[in-house]
Amino acid sequence: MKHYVRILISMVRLSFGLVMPLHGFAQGTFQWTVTFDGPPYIDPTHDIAITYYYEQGMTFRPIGTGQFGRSGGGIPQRPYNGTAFLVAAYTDSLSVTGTPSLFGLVSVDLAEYSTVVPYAVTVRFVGYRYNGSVIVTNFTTDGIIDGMGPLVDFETFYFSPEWSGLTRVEIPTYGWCLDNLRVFVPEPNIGSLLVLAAVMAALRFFKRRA
Ligand SMILES: [Ca+2]
Ligand SMILES: [Ca+2]
Repeated sequence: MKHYVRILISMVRLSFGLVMPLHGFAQGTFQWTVTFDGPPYIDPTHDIAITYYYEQGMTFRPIGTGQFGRSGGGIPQRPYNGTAFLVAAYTDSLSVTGTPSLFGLVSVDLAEYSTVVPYAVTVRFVGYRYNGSVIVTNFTTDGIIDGMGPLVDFETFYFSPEWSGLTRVEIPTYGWCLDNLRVFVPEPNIGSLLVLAAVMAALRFFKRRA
């Protein structure tokens, strides 16, 4: 048994020897885009009220007991980018949480509510961070919307670097359309992966010997 323990200690030492020089490197991020294109599938001509949507680790609910909308992307009065998106009618709201629980925001596509109200809209994002602090950003659209016409209805807005370490993001305002929410989480640390690999190898070794 002492022999096995010595081997395990050697492996851990080896893994830390590999890990220590890597500690000086900045941690990267893993980014992805929530498209709201489903599943579940939504017919392009449908506009539906929902209380829950989940995609790629991100959960969307209304703030409190309300609702929000999901549009199929083929309704003439709505902004158009060829895909499904979220929409907030009068009194709607949105709350976003993530898995893993801490996340950051990179960017979001926003557009006006519909061609019937073709005005610029200010969309308020409220971010709740792990340390109890709150960050607020207002994005105002350009007021350009022609549905399926030649104009570009959606604009991409970028969040500042402070939009990280978030536990929850809320949009308390309504009258907007939202698509392509780009999210990030810290990449798994290379050092911790190496230690994990060494421990897994040691466990396999002992299992074979048992
Ligand atoms: Ca989409
Ligand atoms: Ca627009």
